[in-house]
Amino acid sequence: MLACCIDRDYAELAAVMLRSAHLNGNIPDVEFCVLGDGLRPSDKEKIQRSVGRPVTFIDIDDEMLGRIKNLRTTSGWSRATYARLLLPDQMGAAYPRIVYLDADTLILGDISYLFTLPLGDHLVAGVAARGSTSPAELNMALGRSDDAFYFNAGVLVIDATKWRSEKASETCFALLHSRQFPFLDQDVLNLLASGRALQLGWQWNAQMADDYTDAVVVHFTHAKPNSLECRHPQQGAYLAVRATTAWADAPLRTKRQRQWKRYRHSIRKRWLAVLRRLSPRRAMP
Ligand SMILES: [Mn+2]
Repeated sequence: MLACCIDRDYAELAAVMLRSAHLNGNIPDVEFCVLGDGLRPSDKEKIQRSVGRPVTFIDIDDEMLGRIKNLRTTSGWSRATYARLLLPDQMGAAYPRIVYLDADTLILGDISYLFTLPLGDHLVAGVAARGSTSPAELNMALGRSDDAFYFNAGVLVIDATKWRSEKASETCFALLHSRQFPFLDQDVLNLLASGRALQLGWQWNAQMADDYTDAVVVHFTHAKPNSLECRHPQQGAYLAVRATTAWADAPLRTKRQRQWKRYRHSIRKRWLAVLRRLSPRRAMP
């Protein structure tokens, strides 16, 4: 099972990511699943038409929503980010392993290894985070030693059987409600899997690489590849796959659209804060 979690805003990215996995991933028998937050039938139809193989859609229902709706969001991270924590429970026992991919990744080559690599006693496998925050800083925020393995949560191989048996989602949500984490659920996943996360090579989740020649999975961690602002060296590879999807003729997004999105998010947040003040009991998670 290959899964991603998105809201409407990420429909295009998910369609292109899944299309690239279909075309390049060498995983003909793997089921594709989209856990969707508020996707419309037209979004699903468009994604389905783009990918080239059947896609299973699961709607985030009220019960799932109840578990994630009071958690902190940012303009860059919607509540759909938390939905990945629900995946193992949602899929059930028929799925011993889940390969989770962020919608803002692109599959350039054979990823069958992710579906077969031995996890042993590890709960997850992932790739070290690379970005403007150093691993030492990331770890310090979690009270861990500087050199602990801190993974980026955009590409995860999850032992879903183990996850379910230890009720790991509950642990994550309890942590998320206990205090603020700078990197939200990514921090919490790293805490949960401390000492039992298997480190994969950078090519399985290439972030801010100097050279993408050997990358198998590219991760657009900053400007998204469907935006005019994007200067990522692999944007061309994204656009080439996009040209074979239902988004082929869609205009690229402008900076103004992103600013508008940020503005909408801050208004919504302020409004929710007002509502919470009016009815404090409802604000309790
Ligand atoms: Mn991402």
